[in-house]
Parts: sequence; C-alpha cells; structure tokens
Amino acid sequence: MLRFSLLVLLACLWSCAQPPVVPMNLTESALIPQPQSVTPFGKSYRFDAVTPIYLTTPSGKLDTLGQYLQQQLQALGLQSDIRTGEMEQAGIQLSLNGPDSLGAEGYLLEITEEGLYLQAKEAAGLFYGIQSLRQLLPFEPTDTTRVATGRIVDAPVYPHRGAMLDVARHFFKPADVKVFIDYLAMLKMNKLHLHLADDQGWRIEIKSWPKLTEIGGSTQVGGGQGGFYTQQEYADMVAYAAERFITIIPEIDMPGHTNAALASYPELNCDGKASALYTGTEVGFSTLCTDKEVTYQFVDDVIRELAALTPGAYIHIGGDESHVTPLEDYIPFINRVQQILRKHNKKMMGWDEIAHADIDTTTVVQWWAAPENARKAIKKGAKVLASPAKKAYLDMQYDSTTQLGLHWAAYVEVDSAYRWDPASLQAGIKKEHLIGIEAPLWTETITNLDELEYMVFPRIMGHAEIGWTAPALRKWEDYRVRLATMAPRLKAMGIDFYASAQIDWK
Ligand code: IFG
Repeated sequence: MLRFSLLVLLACLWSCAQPPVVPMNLTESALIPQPQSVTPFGKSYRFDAVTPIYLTTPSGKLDTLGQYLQQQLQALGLQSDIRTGEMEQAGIQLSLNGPDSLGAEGYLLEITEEGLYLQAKEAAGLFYGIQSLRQLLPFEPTDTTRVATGRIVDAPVYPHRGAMLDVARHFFKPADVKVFIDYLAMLKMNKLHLHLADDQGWRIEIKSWPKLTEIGGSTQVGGGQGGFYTQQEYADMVAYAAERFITIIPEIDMPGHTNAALASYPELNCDGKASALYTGTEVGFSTLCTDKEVTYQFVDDVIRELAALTPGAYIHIGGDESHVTPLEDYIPFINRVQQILRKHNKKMMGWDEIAHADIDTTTVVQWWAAPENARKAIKKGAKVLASPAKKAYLDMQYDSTTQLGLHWAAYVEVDSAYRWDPASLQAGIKKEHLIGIEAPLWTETITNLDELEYMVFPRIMGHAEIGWTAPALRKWEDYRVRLATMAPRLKAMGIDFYASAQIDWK
C-alpha cells in the first residue's frame, strides 16, 4: 500500500510540476471548418488579465461585434474594455478595412506577441474570425490564456452553408431553435431552413387563415400537443439569426405534405371536406386542390404574410413527394407559385422535383433524392443546393444500432457524412452549378434538443467544413484528429453528441 501511494505521489509531482502546455505552433490548433491558409510564427501570445478591444473604424456593426467579442472573452474570465483607434496596448484590434480579396465573409487574423489583429471587408467576415478565435481559445477559464502566433487568411468556398430543421413533425419552441442557431453560427454556417408546415403540423401564424395554427398547429407526430410560432415569435427568431449572420429560409411545403392545411380548411380539399388531422409518419398522400381558385388565393395570402417576415431573398415552397398530384397538374401549380413569389419580390427554392416545372434561373433546386432532377434544373439555368440524403440527411441512423432516425437512404456514419464532395458526387453537377450545401434534420423520430444534438453532432461539423473549406484541404485523416479534440468543448457546451467509434475522442 505504501509503495502504491508513493507512486501516486510521484505521478502527481511529475504532472503537477509540468508547466502548462504553451501553444507555439498555430497549425497544431484544431479549427473546424479548416481555414484556407494558416501560417505559424512559432511563438505564443499570452492574454493579460485585461485585454482591450480596439475598434479602428467605429461603426454600428463594429461596435456590436466588439461587444460580442467582449462577451466571448468575459466567458473565459478575460476582462476587456472597448476602445477606438489603433492598438496601443496588447489586445485585440478589429477593423473593417480588410482587402477586397476577402470577399463578404472572409477574414484575416494575425496573432503576434504584441497582440491580435482581426480584419475583414464585411462584418460577417469579422464574426467568422471571432468564431475561429473562439476555437483557438480554451473553452473554459484557465489561469493563463495563450494562443500560438501566426496568420490565418480565410474565406468560404460556398455562399450557402446551412442546415434545415423540420419543426412540423415535432414542434421545437423558439428557445430551442435559438440554441440550434448558436450551433450553426459557431460553425460559420449562414442559412437555417425551417420546414414550417407538413402533413402533421402547421407551425407559423397566418393572420388571414387563422385555423392553420388553431387546428393545423394543434398536434404533431405521435399525437402530442404540437405548437406554432406567432408572427412576433418568428420575427424574433429571424432577428436572432440575423445578429449571427444567419438568414432564415421559411418553407411551406406544397402541393403535397399539406394535410395540416387540408384539415384546417374544408375549401382547400377537392371534395370540400376537411381531412382528419394526421399524426403518423407516412408521406405522399396529400395534395392541395390544384384546380380550385381558392387554392391560389390561399397560397398568395400565405406567401404575402411570410414574405413580410422574411428579409432573405428566398422562400422555400417544398414541392416534394406530391404522389397524388398528377404531373400535368403539378407543373402548372408550381409555375403559378413561382409567379406568386415573384409578385411578392421573393425567389423560389424547392425540393428537386420542382425541376419538372418551368423554373426560372433565379430558382434554386434542393437536390435531395434525384440527381437527374438536379441536372434538369441545371439545363434550365437554375442553381442547385446540395442535400443528397445519402450524405447530408441528419435524420439518417449512424448504423443499424442507432435508436433514433431512419435509414431509407443509407446508414450515415461520421466518415460517410464527411468524405464526399458535392461538386463531384454526381455526374453533371459541378461547383459552378452549386450555391452550397445544406444538412436537413427531419424530425419524425426526433422530439427534443438532446435527440437533435445526438443526430446533428458531430456530422454537421463535417458538413460545415464541406461548405467552407476547399476540397484539397479536406482530408479525413486530418479532420478526424481535429474533430477528436472538440470533444471537451462540445461536452462543456452540454452537447449530447454521438461518440462515434471512428474517432479517438480526446
Ligand atoms: N423525405 C421527405 C421528408 C421526410 C424525409 C425523412 C424530403 C424532401 C423523407 N421529403 O426529404 O418529408 O419524411 O428522411
């Protein structure tokens, strides 16, 4: 016993005596998404107890970003005050006079022994530079905070880097959606597609058609109480996302996936009878009545009210799995919806089946199941958003033992979600045809934030890197090591991620 305690004492003396690891090589710091270029300077910068933040060209946006950075530092026990002008004392300098080559979302972060210089051309770029700095910093207070010196020059490959949350199958309250928005922002993602209506639920208040939420919002898969966003709550989520440089794209799926609306208003049904509310998980059994004028009044009213709540350019109108809408009715329906969107100054986004319609070149086709539809869209001059179910669907089970999710498309382990390139996955779909990538989470089997986190993390981190980082810089063997180091950070954030056996988690 004595020998054992002696060994423990020696081990403690050895480990306690070890000086804290001083980061000296910036290329060894794990960042996800991987920046376009990282140049180490081989030294280390130590944060003083007070780290002033300098705003070289004060403006509303810069002030807001200065305060945001201040909050991030304070969470680490680093006090900072915000000053204007060039850096005088060791601290962090933010400026918006970065080179045009950085584009709208790029940034340049230079870490020297005298202080940190973060510059961008636009505010979004500074915000993303701060996300990188967050990953370079410890995730919890430490007695000395150091980062390796060096230069990071970074900008995203694709302008659309996003996720989709299906709040129709199971309703997620605004506070949970905001947590999801924070996760996307941390990963430099800039789009959140909200699937607001489906067979099982209508989740957004439409003042001209109040029964859509009174009746259509009253339940969900499994028969629970469902729920919906008032227009004020929705506007608040849109603003919360915008502060984090995320645009919300609302989806009202049509003409299929519309049972919640059909149960709310008899006149929307071809037989004039309201359908029963539906709490199962079948798809493809519902359709608006495409040859009734009231249907287009309905669509116009919904799009009008949604457009007023949507600062972004796009509204998603679904269009998927309209199995009971004859193609000769489906095509003119989508064509009319496209006209209605244009009337309300919005562009159309839809699942890949809409490529059968006379889509115009501003329309975006979300490729989920049929690459031939994506190719059809490209022939019509439209752009494509890559969400191939076999790679990007976050509701796909990891493997046959996963308790949550589905596997109709594939089992998608962490490596499958990462080791693909949307610009070469399918013949005829190239980088110039793509606006980016989006990872949808369908919620037939996902009922709360913990379950969401289990399915979303860690795969979404790979999707974020696919959207941001050039393929030549994306190597699985390198990514899996960087991902492994994120485990303590994710745990500290309370994220219940799937600890895949493919990763040697730290
Ligand atoms: N396909 C349906 C979704 C959902 C999904 C579950 C699309 C575009 C299967 N449509 O994906 O509503 O049920 O994985």
